[in-house]
Amino acid sequence: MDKVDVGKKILSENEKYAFENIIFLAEQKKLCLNMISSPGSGKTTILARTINGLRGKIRIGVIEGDIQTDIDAERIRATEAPVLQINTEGACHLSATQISEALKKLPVADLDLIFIENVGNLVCPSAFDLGESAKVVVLSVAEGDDKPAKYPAIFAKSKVLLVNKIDLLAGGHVDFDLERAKADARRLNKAIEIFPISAKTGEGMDLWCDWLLGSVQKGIAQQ
Ligand SMILES: Nc1nc2c(ncn2[C@@H]2O[C@H](COP(=O)(O)OP(=O)(O)O)[C@@H](O)[C@H]2O)c(=O)[nH]1
Ligand SMILES: [Mg+2]
Repeated sequence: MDKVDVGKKILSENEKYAFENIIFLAEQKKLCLNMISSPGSGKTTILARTINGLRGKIRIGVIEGDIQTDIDAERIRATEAPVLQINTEGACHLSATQISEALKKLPVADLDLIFIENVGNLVCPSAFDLGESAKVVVLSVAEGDDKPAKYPAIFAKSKVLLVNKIDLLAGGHVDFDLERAKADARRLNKAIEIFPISAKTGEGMDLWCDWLLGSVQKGIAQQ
């Protein structure tokens, strides 16, 4: 009779490639951040502004994940950062296999930091580790302050929460209780770093960029 070793963890295909990516990034001493949010919360806008804000200080490359089109890659290309577009053709998340391929194509040796913009979705991407150094979740104030409570997994797993579009709070355009969102996120993840930002006006972006600079300087040890 065949014996099954229950103590041996059988890695799924995704976990195997995620582990390979972890090893590759550790050997290369590169930080890699997996950015996750609902569609339209501002990921690409944040990335473009971050790249411009850190120009001359950190060399950033981007892996863009979308179901279709290279619209976001074009927006990143305008900043002159190296970028690679992945189209998932319907899949609601990126896979570690796709990231492994993308890392071979990006000029990783010339970069300090690699951002992955995952497919817009608060659920599926949280279940698929890509071998990233850390996850960054973006929540825009237009989506409602109840989202940490309603989609706990991604807030529990992320190192950073960017609360974007805070420019909309001033005019009373949206009802969003920043303190409630922060408290709910911290209940799920007491170590989560929270940066309220506006990628449109630039408010709060310097604190986020300082955190990135510090993380790159300290290396992956901080993760
Ligand atoms: N008011 C406001 N709009 C923003 C901000 N950040 C992004 N947007 C807008 O939100 C929309 C979606 O942004 P995008 O970066 O494409 O989001 P993504 O789908 O998460 O990549 C665009 O029309 C942006 O101009 C912000 O901080 N404030
Ligand atoms: Mg985008």
